[in-house]
Amino acid sequence: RLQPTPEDRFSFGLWTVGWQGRDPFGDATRAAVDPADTVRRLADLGAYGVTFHDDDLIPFGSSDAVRESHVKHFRQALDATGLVVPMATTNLFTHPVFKDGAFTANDRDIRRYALRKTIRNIDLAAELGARTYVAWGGREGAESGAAKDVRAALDRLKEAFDLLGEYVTTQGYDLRFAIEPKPNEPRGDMLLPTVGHALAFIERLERPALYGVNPEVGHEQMAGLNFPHGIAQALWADKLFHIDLNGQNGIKYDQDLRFGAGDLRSAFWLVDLLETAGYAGPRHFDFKPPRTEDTDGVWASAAGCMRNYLILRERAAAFRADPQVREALKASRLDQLARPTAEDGLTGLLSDTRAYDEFDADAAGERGMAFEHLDQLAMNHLLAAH
Ligand code: GLT
Ligand code: MN
Ligand code: MN
Ligand code: MN
Repeated sequence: RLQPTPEDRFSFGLWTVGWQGRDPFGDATRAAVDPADTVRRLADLGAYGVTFHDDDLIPFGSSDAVRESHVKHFRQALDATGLVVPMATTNLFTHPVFKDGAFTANDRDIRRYALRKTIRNIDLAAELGARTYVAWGGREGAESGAAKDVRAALDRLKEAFDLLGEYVTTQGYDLRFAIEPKPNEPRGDMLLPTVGHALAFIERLERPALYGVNPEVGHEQMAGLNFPHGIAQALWADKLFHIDLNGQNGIKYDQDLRFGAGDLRSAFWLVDLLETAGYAGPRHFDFKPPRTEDTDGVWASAAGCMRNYLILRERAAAFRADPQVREALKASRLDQLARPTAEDGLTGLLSDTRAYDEFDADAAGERGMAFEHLDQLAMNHLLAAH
């Protein structure tokens, strides 16, 4: 029941379980791992997919021959386990060359290099069967005012995404882009800081249908936002191409805790939303097992991500199936919210005397919404106390 299977569509980035624990204040606490071992371990745990940055798989600056051997080794592990690569992405943030950004670096040569690095990995992503290409603008931003002309930078960002869209289209790749917002860290302030900014940006691109979002739990919470609400708007816009699941405790540095840690109630509503909205994409974990952990701790943390998702899925389904909840939803008038406000059109609305002249605003203002009872039922299900 709580045992993950490939049908659950759980996937992990190589950089997550492979994180060595290097942080701004401390050295690595764990050894580097072989991506092929990660693939085998993930398959054993019940995951279905693995994702990667170009540099996770092929060390930056490798020769073509070395590159080929890394890809071959990885591919053999995929073939042996049946694990798939649903998504890939580019590392445009680690090397010093990207210190002022990649697609929006002030230095034009660096922008051209970033595009070529991305295109090279898009070819590999397509070759490995990925359907989503994530773009996280880790270094696209600034620490001070005059350092970045934000309107010009957005022109360059649009230019970059339009070129990439043209590339996948002319190559005939079945690949869509998912932009990952983040408000800050590693830059002081980053471009496309939230899901809303990214959704608005996408509509300005030449081929908007090719682009969606890859929201990460902790990133929206770092901006103090309600993650399920952001996800709901992305779903509403048909733009939830991918998702990064993890945990975060409020507005502070990017914690990347395992899914279910941090804001548990928000995680409950998120799973409820994904499952009831019919989100069919991967449930991708982008977390960092804390640097206190050894190898066993890393895999306990990865297993915990999936187990917590499955527990929450079970609890959310029980909540939705509970007759008391159905009644409470009705008492809170959710059925009315689902109904159009004026099926009778503007003419009907304007000629309806009950809508205004005879409407008793005071009486309507006195009616309670019964949300507290409804929310306590959710709490009972979440805590399995009923
Ligand atoms: C990096 C970042 C993540 C992004 C990854 C994709 S890399 O770890 O913190 O949130 O999803 O580039
Ligand atoms: Mn992420
Ligand atoms: Mn993060
Ligand atoms: Mn991260």
